[in-house]
Amino acid sequence: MSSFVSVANENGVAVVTINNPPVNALSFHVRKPLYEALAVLRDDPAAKAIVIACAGRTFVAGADITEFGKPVEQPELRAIIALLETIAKPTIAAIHGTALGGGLELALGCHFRVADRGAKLGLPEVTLGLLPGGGGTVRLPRLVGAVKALGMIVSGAPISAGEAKATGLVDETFDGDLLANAVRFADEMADRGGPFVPVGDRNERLAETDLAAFDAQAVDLARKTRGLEAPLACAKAVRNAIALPFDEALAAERQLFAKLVSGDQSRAQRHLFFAEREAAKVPGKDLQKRRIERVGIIGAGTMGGGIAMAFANGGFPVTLLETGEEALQRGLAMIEKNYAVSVSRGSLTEEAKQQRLGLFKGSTDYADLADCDLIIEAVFEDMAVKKEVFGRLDAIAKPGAILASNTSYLDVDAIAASTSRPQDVLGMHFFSPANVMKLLEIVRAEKTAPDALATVTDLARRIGKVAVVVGVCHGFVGNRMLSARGAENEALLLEGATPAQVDKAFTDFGWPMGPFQMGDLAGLDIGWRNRKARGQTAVIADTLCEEGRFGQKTGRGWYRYESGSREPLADPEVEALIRAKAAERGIEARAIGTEEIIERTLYPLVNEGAKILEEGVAARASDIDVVWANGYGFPVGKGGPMFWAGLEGAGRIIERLEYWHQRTGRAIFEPAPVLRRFAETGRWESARG
Ligand code: T1G
Repeated sequence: MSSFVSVANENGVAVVTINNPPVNALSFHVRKPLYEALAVLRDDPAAKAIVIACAGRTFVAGADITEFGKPVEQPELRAIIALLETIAKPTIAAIHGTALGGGLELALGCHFRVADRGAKLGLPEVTLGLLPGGGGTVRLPRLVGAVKALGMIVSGAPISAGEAKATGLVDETFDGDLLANAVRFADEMADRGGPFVPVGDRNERLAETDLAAFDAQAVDLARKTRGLEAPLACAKAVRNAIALPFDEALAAERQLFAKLVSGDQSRAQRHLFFAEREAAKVPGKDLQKRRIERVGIIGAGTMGGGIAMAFANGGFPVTLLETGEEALQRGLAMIEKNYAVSVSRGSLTEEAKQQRLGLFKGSTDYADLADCDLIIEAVFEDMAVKKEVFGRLDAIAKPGAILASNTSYLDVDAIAASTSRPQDVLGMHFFSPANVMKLLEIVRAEKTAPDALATVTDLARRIGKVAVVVGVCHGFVGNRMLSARGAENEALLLEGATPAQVDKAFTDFGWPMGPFQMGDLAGLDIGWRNRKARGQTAVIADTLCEEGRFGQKTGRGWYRYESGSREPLADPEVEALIRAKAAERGIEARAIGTEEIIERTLYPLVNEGAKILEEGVAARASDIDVVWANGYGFPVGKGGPMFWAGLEGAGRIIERLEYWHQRTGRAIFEPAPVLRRFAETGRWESARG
């Protein structure tokens, strides 16, 4: 045997245990001894049944993603599953933790699946730009039906053991000692006697398929996942399971998988999978974390309320502080309304809503924050206001409490300097809506203590956030790069592009929407206020705002909106305004193509990321990709701006940046040295090593 796979015999039931920390991935060094053990047990008269279980915190969480892109070492998972289906004696998968991807496919190769009641089961391959490549697309529909299987495989979302039992994916669920219960179940199956039909031979559920419903769902899913190849391939593979004989459908699955795994989109999505985990590896991550039991939030507005919900959703008691009772009640009412919407949508039970609301304590007295271990301010984005808040916090917060600012742009060093405890001060930049958006930029100020940083980075996972540690500069990583991406927007309009053309270039690239639609959605007045605060102007956007055209909320912005509709419609008044402003500047309109739009928006985006690396504001290029994929909708199939630069070709990016720099003289086009070195070496460097 090997240290990764062991076999025991429990009164005639063979127990095969996989032990490959941390998540029992089906690496080659697991697959080989597993195959060998099963081949022996198949013919071993001393084994009347076989249980496959895992040591550690979870059942097999999938194939080993680090092996993709390398030569496949035999036996593959498919061979193990094929072997399993030749075994006449009962085979049982004992599932705890998360049976995901190849792990669930291994379990589907068994006659039976039993699960711990708290387990989750899923086929998340689509999130890696793949499809289940171990027979999942042809076996899962045979247990749960094609429509349910389609939803699971295209969404990649896991289901609970309870739901799995209800749908026929799992035969039994247990509390307590899973292995003992699994062995007993195996014993009973052996005593009951066969024949034991492999999942691959069960066709009843497939025969029930409502093809019209299936095809309608597949079309709807395809519409929602525009630009990504994997969801379409997933749907096709499940359709094959209905339409083709098992072996043909299995062969077709393999072909679809082979195409995806070698494609750019899957490479990009696998890059993001590991990048998110790398981003959490902050210096000092193994230091003793500070105890965070109670969280204080200052400001019950949109951001403060959203942040408070994020912590309550993670089970933390929250003290929500406002300056006055009316603002406080308004904030609490908004929170209750948000939860009520989730309940009405079925994404939250009434019981869970009440449980979460029970975690809130409202206050208008700073003294009520004295027992908080973490206090986050989400007050008005003004340095003087922030300094006043932190000065008051310094006076009342308990020693060791972490004091965080939700500022989007401001200098956290300056905020920290308004306290006597700069080592406890950092930024926690949430993205609106804060209870939904996954990205959390954690701003490391000059004096922030490493254990404070590690504590908040670890806390982020507990509230379902993807944390990226960033340095102090105006706009940190995301917003600073957003400014670079948008710097040419008005120039493009003045020179002849329309808002719709620019937005279409973005949506064709894979963004959920373009900058002008986004502006209308967020409200043009926000940018207007920021520009005025910094003494900046935007010749067209300022005029729109002066005319009260703030976007969707006023029915008019860059686009016009029919009442009750969010559909952006071209507005001749806006186009006339653009032409008038251009004429004032003697700018003749010309045709502007998609390529030019990309070169003048996304190439400066990459270039600013390179400057951020140069300054050490981000520790890794992959951190920048995590920021943009989780906070700004950068298409995951392109892996983030820095990964995409490799796909696009850094040499071409530099050449076009130099062209626009020569033509406009604008600094955003001056290629950063780190970008030039990336073009030479293919590797991104950072000042932080
Ligand atoms: N392969 C290799 N390494 C993996 C891995 C995997 N499948 N899953 C996790 N890791 C590493 C991860 O990088 C991290 O490493 C450590 O384990 C802990 O992970 C043929 C083709 C299981 C829910 O997509 O969703 O099967 O940073 O920090 O928060 O059809 O890991 O410590 O060095 O995420 O407790 C399908 C991916 C694969 C599941 C646990 N399976 N994993 O979450 O820990 S493709 C997946 C997860 C496939 C078949 C197809 C999560 C988790 P390090 P972690 P966690």
